[in-house]
Amino acid sequence: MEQLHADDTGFRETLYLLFSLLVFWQLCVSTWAQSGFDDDRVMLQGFYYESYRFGHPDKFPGHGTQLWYEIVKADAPAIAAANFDLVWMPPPSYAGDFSLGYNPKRYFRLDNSFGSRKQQQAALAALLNSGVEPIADIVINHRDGINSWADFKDPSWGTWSICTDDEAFINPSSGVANTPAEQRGKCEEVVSYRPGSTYAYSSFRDLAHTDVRVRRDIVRYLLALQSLGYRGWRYDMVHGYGAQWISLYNGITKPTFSVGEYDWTQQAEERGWIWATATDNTAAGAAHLKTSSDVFDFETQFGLKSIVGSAYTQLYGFGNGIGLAGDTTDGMPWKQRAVTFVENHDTGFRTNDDGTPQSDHRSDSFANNWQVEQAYAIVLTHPGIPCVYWKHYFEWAPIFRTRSRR
Ligand SMILES: [Ca+2]
Ligand SMILES: [Ca+2]
Repeated sequence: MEQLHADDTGFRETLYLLFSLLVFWQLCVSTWAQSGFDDDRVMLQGFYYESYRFGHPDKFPGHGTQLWYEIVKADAPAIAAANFDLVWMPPPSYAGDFSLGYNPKRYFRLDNSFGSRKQQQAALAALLNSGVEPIADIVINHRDGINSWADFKDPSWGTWSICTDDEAFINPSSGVANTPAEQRGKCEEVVSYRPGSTYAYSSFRDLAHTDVRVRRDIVRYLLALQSLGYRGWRYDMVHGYGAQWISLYNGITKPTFSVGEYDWTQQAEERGWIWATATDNTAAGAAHLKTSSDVFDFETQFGLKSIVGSAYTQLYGFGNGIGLAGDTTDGMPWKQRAVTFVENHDTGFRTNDDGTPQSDHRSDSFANNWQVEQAYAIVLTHPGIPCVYWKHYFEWAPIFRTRSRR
């Protein structure tokens, strides 16, 4: 790979002429991808961190007049033409007027910062009509109140839906401090694959999936999303609740694709989580993994960053730059359950609402040049389902095409 990018500018220009980034990706996507279990699909992350600002010119004048769902709808033919199979959409529920959606306030209210319910449905229909499956971002580890910490509406849940050790029961400003123990939710929070207990998220209320009322409404929610047009699930922050509930929700709703965002550095726990999400728990060995959920492969994304310093010796393989996408621990094909990616909405360059860079997100993980090309060359040719970042495909790739014509 270093030879391809030696200091021979003429050679590099020629290479760009022959293989513009767009064409390169299309070739990879259509013929080279090795994907999940008996599955060669490729996913597009259909948004990025700033997507919720589009179409709100009074609040965010730099982001045009088209809402994000309108943008996705308009780009559906281009997404299909690029041979993407899956599009990971942003969280579908109302989370405040200007929010990326990871603080869901009203699950059953399906208008949000990305557009109206009708616009959401129209975007999903455009994707489905193009043969692309929309994936919903399911944020059910936690939720936000309407105006306060725990005033839940849509569905209306009481303190019985909140894990007993949640910070709301301690903080005096929550409105529910010192709720008697019998009126709080009982969380399982001891799981086989993670020491201690499941992760407690201090920003919002951790939900008690042990409560049948919570589970029943979550299933209703997932079924409503399938009616709207979603075909699969991307579960947010899955280290925060038991994998047995993923198994249950997937067993009932039968998504065509499922992936969880587990604690970014805990690959051994990810394997345990994958195992515990199987909808058929009776299968032994590798067959057990056939009904399991995928998990995001942050470990490989971390390893890929050695590209930036041209430290390719750190990309030797599993444990040396390649994470879950190379994992065959105990002779098991964990690597078939990896969803690899180069960048997502939580990594790389991000801005505050006023457009200034966020202090811990001042630059992208891979620059808009050979760095991002090489990173994609790796994830598109390794096991797992590769996920391409919207910004890279729709905003960076055209720049490569322009440059290649100079
Ligand atoms: Ca919490
Ligand atoms: Ca939790």
